[in-house]
Amino acid sequence: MMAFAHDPRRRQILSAGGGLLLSAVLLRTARAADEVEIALSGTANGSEVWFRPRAILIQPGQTVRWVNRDKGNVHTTTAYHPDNGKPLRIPAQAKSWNSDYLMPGESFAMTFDVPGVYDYYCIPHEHAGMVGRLIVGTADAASPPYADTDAQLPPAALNALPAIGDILRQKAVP
Ligand SMILES: [Cu+2]
Repeated sequence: MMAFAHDPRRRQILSAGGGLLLSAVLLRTARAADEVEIALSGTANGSEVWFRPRAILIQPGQTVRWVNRDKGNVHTTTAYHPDNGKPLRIPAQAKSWNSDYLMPGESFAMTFDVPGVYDYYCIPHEHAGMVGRLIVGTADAASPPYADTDAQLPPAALNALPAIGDILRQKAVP
């Protein structure tokens, strides 16, 4: 850099390029902050399946993109909601969702505005414990949400939902 300092024209070009690069980096950082990725994946033979991270804390207005990173298995991201034939385990004012079957490499995105706790599952793998939990904004760590419908979940699914306190502390639970 210092070797070019005596050449004003060259210095100008370098500085303009640097500015563009910086803008691109800032833009990418802003987008990344708004959108969070959750991978749908599992072992090659399908014996274990998961959402990674299994639970995250996001802020209202942020978007979650679920991406099927599995090479040989289909998955869904589906809200625990009466629209999907399940008990309500998302905030009452929030919109339900169901990605339907995502082929390897496909993704599904949702933006979350209503604060609270959201529980969701993968249709073919709920009984294998493939479930996830989002906290939007904040939640009460002292009282487990949706305890009144716990008995309607398969035991493996219920056991795989991280505690509110752990999510608030860790921000993301792998
Ligand atoms: Cu699945």
